[in-house]
Amino acid sequence: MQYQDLKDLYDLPLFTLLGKARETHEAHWPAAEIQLCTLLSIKTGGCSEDCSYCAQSSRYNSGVAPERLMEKCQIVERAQAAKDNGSTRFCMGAAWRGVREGTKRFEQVLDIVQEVSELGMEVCVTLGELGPSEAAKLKEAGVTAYNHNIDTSPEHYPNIVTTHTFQDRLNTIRHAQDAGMSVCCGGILGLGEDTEDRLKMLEVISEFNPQPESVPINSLMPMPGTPLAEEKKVDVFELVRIIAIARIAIPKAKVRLSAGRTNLSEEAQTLCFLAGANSIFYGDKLLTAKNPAVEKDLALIDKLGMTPQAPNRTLEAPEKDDAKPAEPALCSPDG
Ligand code: SAM
Ligand code: DTB
Ligand code: SF4
Repeated sequence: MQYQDLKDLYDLPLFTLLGKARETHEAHWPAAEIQLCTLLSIKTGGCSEDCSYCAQSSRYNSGVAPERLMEKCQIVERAQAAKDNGSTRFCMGAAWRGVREGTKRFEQVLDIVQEVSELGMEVCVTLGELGPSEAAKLKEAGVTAYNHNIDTSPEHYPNIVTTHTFQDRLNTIRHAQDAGMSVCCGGILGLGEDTEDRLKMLEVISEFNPQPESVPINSLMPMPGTPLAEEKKVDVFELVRIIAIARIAIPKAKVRLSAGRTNLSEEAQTLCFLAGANSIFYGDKLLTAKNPAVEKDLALIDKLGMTPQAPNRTLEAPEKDDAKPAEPALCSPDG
């Protein structure tokens, strides 16, 4: 969806926008279903990149100690526990710039994915940059979706990250899609961006061909020691508007209310679900930051009469529209 159309949605009275988002939601999704996803940081900290929101960058004194890649058996144990607790998607994150075929760690990741995928949940990984051959190997090993966020607008991105470009992010997304993986791509609100940046981010995401299978909307968790540690909180109504617009612009995607739920009241989260969010990270920890307690989430889901979604193991990547250009319209070659 083009910027002006997104802006027109943004400018609607909130109830009109929510009405449209609801209508879209119910045309594509069961009204009261929510997907529960479990996150696990399989390789924490010590990252070479300088993403200014991230506690895992080695450039900042965030207090997150660098760790080695977790052992396969521990990861599989956690995946089994997630399944037993009702999660239908298991997302493994690694604090790497990227992965390269032929390296020991990539072979280890493929082995881990293979075993986790046998548990029958959707398997998502987020490992940083990928080339075509790495993407093909991950798909073959059983990854159902690759998470790679663009995080903000192309214009604001260089203010947030300097060690890789917006175009690098787009290239990885293209490689994941070309390998037949579904893509999970979203961003973060609260990086000092303005409304135009937020809508431009949604423009890029909604113009992917095919559109992503899921769209995580994170609110910045300000991490001590990072350059954005003192950034101010995102206004709840801004968050709700962005979720509603994401729902309308990317109707078939799971819109995931991601980082930042610990700062949201139950009522605020309910407004986000009403606006079209139909997935959450479930479990007391995100990668390094806190997430609401499992019991609290289950109680809220129960109070709202929502039901956890069944896994969709086939998770066929959405079809490409051959009439549209393959690359997002907004991007310039040098990012
Ligand atoms: N290294 C890989 C990468 O950059 O894609 C994977 C891990 S990275 C931590 C995954 C995503 O987590 C980021 O793209 C960002 O959207 C989100 N994230 C990281 N730190 C965050 C924070 N402090 N608050 C909110 N979201 C955050
Ligand atoms: C996403 O968009 N959010 C998740 C997941 N994808 C990998 C990560 C949130 C990280 C929050 C900060 C932390 O835990 O360090
Ligand atoms: Fe590294 Fe990913 Fe954190 Fe950036 S967001 S510093 S690439 S772990």
